[in-house]
Amino acid sequence: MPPSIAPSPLGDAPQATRPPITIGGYLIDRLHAMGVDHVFGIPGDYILTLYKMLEESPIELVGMTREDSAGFAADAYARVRGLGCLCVTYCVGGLSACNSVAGAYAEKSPVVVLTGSPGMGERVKNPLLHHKVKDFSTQFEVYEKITVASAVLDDPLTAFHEIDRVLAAAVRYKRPVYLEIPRDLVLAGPVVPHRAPAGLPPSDPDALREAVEEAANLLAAAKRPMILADVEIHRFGLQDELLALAEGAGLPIATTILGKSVIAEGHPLFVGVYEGAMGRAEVAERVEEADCLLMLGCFLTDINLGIFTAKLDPSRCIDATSEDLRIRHHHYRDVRLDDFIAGLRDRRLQLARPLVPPKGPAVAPAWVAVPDAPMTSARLFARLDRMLGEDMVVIADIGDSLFGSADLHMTRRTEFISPAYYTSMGFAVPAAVGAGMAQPEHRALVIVGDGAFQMTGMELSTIARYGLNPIVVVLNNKGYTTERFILEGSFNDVHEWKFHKIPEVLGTGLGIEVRTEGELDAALEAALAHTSSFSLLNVHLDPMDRSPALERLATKLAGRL
Ligand SMILES: Cc1ncc(C[n+]2csc(CCOP(=O)(O)OP(=O)(O)O)c2C)c(N)n1
Ligand SMILES: [Mg+2]
Repeated sequence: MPPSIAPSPLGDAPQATRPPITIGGYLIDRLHAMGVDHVFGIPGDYILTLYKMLEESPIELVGMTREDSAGFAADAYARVRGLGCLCVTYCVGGLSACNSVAGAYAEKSPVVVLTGSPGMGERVKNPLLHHKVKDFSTQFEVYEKITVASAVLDDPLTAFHEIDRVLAAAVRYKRPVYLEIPRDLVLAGPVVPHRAPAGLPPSDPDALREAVEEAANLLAAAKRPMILADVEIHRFGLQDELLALAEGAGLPIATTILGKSVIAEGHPLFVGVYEGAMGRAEVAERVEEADCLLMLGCFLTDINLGIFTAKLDPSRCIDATSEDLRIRHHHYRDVRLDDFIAGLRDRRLQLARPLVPPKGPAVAPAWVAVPDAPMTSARLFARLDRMLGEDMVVIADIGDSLFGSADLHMTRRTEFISPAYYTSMGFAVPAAVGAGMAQPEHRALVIVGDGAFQMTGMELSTIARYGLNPIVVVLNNKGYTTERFILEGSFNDVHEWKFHKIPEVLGTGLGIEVRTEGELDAALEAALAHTSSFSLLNVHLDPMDRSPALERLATKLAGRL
């Protein structure tokens, strides 16, 4: 199908000074305007024209080794920047990325999936074109299940509007979206002039006023009010508003593990990470005994609630999210989370008694190596805690990497990235690519199990190619330790790799083998000093060694089998 000639959608500028806008060009312009400077993926013939356009645009293409890794990278990028994007070919690429996009959906990370597909002109008589699974629409139908909005841009009359609708949904709901362009429409132009749309719909002013009134009265009357802040505060960039509200009213704040680091953990109002019975007892007590709990952007998952050991009484809760607002048993519609927080802040709540929260140590306790002592998970995390600086971001894979990380002290906010709800193995190393591109000034500390590393760790190749310098700590406990505590069997073993030799294969990087506390100390010093490329520490642990948090969790899960 030839590109249609149409008037410029960009307003009054004369046609001669701009190339005519096309579906592909408009998509790239909108993504860039929305803060996307990098796109992750692997090309293929159905998406090559768009790749060429991206290469010639201000957006940088980041070539990965696998499409699911590109999904993890785009997810991490979205968590840091507010919107991420992967660009893959039809089915062989797109279907491979399903798991990581599903994870982004589950954890509210706005990732745009861009994919090509056979041209509309090629589909006549339903030929067996390569990469087709069942119908031409199979990939679209699969993605409908794991995205909040999706479209096939197969008609220039609707394509521009569809791009606006789908991208707006990603921003509104902080969930992945899907856009497919048949390859012969990438260069098609608009049929009628088109303008980019305005922002999010406003709150209903009456509902907002009433909700703020009710919440403010409850908080003012409470003796032990506090805030539980979760992941949406991060996704919607509301950290400053949260702090202004909490500081103005003197409200203590706990976070969940998924929301860990929405507030700097050294802040005097920070109580700790709440995880029901899995977390620190004094934090659980404090949250569960609150007579008015202001839950902001909370996501009530089993992991966040310590496998549902949390005891939160709805009649004492104000539960505000981007999708819903419940105050005790009242429901309010069309009240935006940002407006609600700002409304409460503007009420200048004065609590009767300013509350001083009980606190764990604000800084990591001292750690002195017992030189020949074999490494344990508990001692490893205690040592990692000491090296966290202002300029570091922690990316934890699942398993003991995640549970051990819960007790790390985050000095800066929004520096902890982990798939703490969907818990898909293999997230962390590719996520370091996304976070590194999104925020090159912050060095990543990647904590990853040997099992998870064997899934996607070779994304270190991309890290080497683009000159990123994360410190990757592999917890080499010879297999699936998390599962050993639930049900042991030889299925939990993996073939042991010499992880520290990977730099030799890649031709760059610093690899170090660690068996003792003395070796760990020296290795971390060397890794910190080695800034020109990545460092990889192969830390040997006993297969049955585990952090205290993992021990508690495994006991609970085993009871459910
Ligand atoms: C993609 C994926 N496959 C399987 C699982 C199930 N699973 C949960 S924990 C785990 C073991 C993780 O092993 P490792 O990465 O070495 O971490 P460890 O438990 O040893 O700390 C497995 C296989 C999963 N969560 N994700
Ligand atoms: Mg392991």
